[in-house]
This record gives sequence, structure tokens and C-alpha cells, in this order.
Amino acid sequence: MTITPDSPLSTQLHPLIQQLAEAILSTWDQHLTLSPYHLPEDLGYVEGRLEGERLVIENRCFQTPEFRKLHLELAKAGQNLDILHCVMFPQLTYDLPMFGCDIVAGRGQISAAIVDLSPIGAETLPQTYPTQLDLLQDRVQSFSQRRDLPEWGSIFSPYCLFIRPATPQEEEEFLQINTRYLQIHCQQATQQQPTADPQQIFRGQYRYCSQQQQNDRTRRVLEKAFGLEWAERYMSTVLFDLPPIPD
Ligand code: BLA
Repeated sequence: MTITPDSPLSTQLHPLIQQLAEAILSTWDQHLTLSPYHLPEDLGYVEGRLEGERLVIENRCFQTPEFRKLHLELAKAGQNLDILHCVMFPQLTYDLPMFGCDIVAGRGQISAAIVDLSPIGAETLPQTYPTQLDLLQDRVQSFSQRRDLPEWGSIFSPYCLFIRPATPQEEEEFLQINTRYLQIHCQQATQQQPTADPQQIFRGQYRYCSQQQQNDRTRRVLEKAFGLEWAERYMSTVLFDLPPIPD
């Protein structure tokens, strides 16, 4: 399957968002066996209006043996707001963390860049992850403007990187670290056996999605452009959906 980012949006976004979108798609293609994932018909490509500007959202979704859903979203509101959002949802039989990242750029400047591998099956990450992530922590700690997590961010791991990049070098460093987190995750996922307790993983994913749905910053952008009900449906079916409860 070819998954080159041939979207009309990708070339109009902040360069870091374009580069990260390409890195995500090529890492998925390299490490995983991708199949199509069908979003509700009307939610793949959407347009609304945000404070007089056109808000365009483009979604790319796949599934694999290890992941029930891989989601990459690119969004642009006029000249003012560019967004990359990505979440990888593991199958309920895999005790894998949730990979999530978000970049928000306003008027050419990135205000938020975040990446994490968040524990789902237990309170801490499976042992094989810290072994690899510890090797990157000197670099993770070296950014000049770290940002504080909101209260709902208690789902994130100690390895969470949340910054406002201060220079082009820091943007590049965020891209490298984000891609490395993703590579580690894809390698771990394809080496793991699907022996987890689906009930326990469901509870973990439920908590992750409920907390993420409390992100008022995301909700407000969507509500302003598309209305209250649409925003609720989009957040609970596209951004942070849950699978059916296992038997
Ligand atoms: C912050 N997310 C934001 C902000 C906006 C959005 C406008 C505020 C920017 C800032 O604080 O500088 C908007 N993000 C969106 C929209 C979408 C989106 C509209 O993804 C999608 C349509 N958010 C995620 C994921 C993570 C995440 C997967 O979607 C982390 C893994 C984190 N975004 C995140 C955090 C903040 C944020 C922690 C800061 C929130 C705060 O400070 O209150």
C-alpha cells in the first residue's frame, strides 16, 4: 500500500507538521502491516468555519494486527491555526501503551508540541519501554521551554515531552525524538504476543479516552467551527473512540 501524504492540506501546513506527518506515515509503512480503516462516511474530510476562517480537517486511518486504529489528523484554520494530531489505539489483546502526539501552530509559531507513550494495562509502562526510552532522556530534558501538563494529563507517562520549541533546532530535535518514540513503539508492538486481558486493556483505554475528551482547548476549536453536538460526536467517535466492551 502506498501512503505518501498526497493530501491537499499537507503542503500548506507548518513545515514541522508536514515533516512529522511524513515521518509518521513512513514509519507505519516500514514497520507495520497496514489495512484500510473506514471512518464514518462524513468524517474523513470535513470543512467548517472558525471565526470567519475556513477550518479544514483531513483524516488518515489504518488498522494492523496489533492496532485497532492508527489515526493521523491534519487540520488548518485559515492562516492562523495548523494542527497535527496522532493516536495509535492498540487491540484489546495487546498490553501496549497509547502513542499520542499533537502539534499546534498559530501564525507560524508552534505553541505546543507533545509526544508520549502512555501506559494502559498497568500504571507504569511495560518493562521493555523504559529500557529504550531512558537512552533518550538527556535529549528530552534539554529543551529550553517545557510546558506544564493540564490536570487531565495525569494519563501521561514520565517520558512525556511537552514543549514550546524555541528555535528551528528545537523543532528538528522534537521531530527526531517523536520519530524515535514511534519507531520504538512499532518495534515493541510487532514483538509482543496478544495475551493481554481485554477487560483490563479496555479499562485503560477508557480512562485514556475519557481524560483526553476533557481537553477543552481541542473541544472549543471544534465547537466554534462545527457546533456543540458535532464536536461531541467527533471527539467520541473519531478522536478518542472506544471499541465495544469485551465479553
Ligand atoms: C493543546 N490542542 C491544544 C491547543 C489547541 C488544541 C488549540 C492549545 C494550544 C496551546 O496550548 O498552545 C487543538 N488539538 C487541537 C485540535 C485537535 C487537536 C482542534 O488534536 C484535533 C482536531 N492532544 C491530543 C493528543 C495529545 C494532546 C493526542 O489530541 C497528547 C498526546 C495534548 N493538546 C494536548 C495538550 C495540550 C493541547 C496537553 C495543552 C492543553 C492545556 O494546556 O490545557
